[in-house]
Amino acid sequence: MSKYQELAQLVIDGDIQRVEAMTKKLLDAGEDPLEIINEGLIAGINEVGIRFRDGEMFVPEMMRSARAMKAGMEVLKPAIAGADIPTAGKVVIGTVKGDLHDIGKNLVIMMLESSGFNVVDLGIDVPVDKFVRAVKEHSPQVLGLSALLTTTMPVMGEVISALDKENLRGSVKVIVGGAPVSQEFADEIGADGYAPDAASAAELCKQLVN
Ligand code: B12
Repeated sequence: MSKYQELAQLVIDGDIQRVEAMTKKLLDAGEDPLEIINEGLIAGINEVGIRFRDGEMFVPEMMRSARAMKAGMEVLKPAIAGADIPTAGKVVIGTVKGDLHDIGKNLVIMMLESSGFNVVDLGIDVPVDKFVRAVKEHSPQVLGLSALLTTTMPVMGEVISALDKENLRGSVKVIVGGAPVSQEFADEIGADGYAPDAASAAELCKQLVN
């Protein structure tokens, strides 16, 4: 088993302490933090998703795996965050109403911050009007919406309609993401962009701001 497979297995096992320890060990050994995330932590949580879908894992175990993954990400955060980069722009981001998944959103935030963006995190289960208020209050160049459930994806469209109604649509670029979201869906609801992962989300924001 490779060291990344080992880390992925610890995420699957939901072994918070050992995920933390192994992530530290890999980081101290000079491994690339993004590789640790992609090959280890995300590989593990993806397998959890497959086992859950197939009825081999249940919510409590999935929750423990999610916590283990978060513990690993906390270890990597300082290694990813760039120091004192001039601000590239402002992004408001949140997970839409009804949806409590935030691991992917938090990863996107980490990448945005390390690319020099000023990020306002609205958290999870964010109602439509809270997104609208945040756009008024913070005047971001980009609004990011995250959804991991097919049942909460439509809320993204509702946010865009609400911005339209308030005549705010022209002042902010809306980008969407999350495992079930696609470019096709983004086009359908009139979003300005979609990105499949955190690194391309940061690239997308750079493009949209320029
Ligand atoms: C961990 C997890 C949980 C944890 C969440 C913990 C947390 N704090 O986030 C817990 C246990 C709480 C949970 C609960 C539930 N979950 Co869940 N969960 C998962 C799991 C295994 C992993 C998600 C994850 O973190 N992936 C890793 C991250 C890094 O990937 P990501 O989120 O896709 O994010 C990346 C990109 O999508 C993108 N991105 C994300 N957001 C954004 C935003 C923008 C703007 C951009 C540009 C990009 C972007 O960049 C990210 C980084 O690369 C998935 C399976 C899967 N593979 O997706 C199921 C999954 C999403 N869950 C599922 C379900 C069914 C549920 C529950 C309904 C289970 C239940 N019966 O209670 C509840 C719903 C709770 C709720 N109301 O939200 C289903 C959804 C099925 C569907 N078709 O809708 C999945 C697909 C599992 C499955 N295979 O069946 N879950």
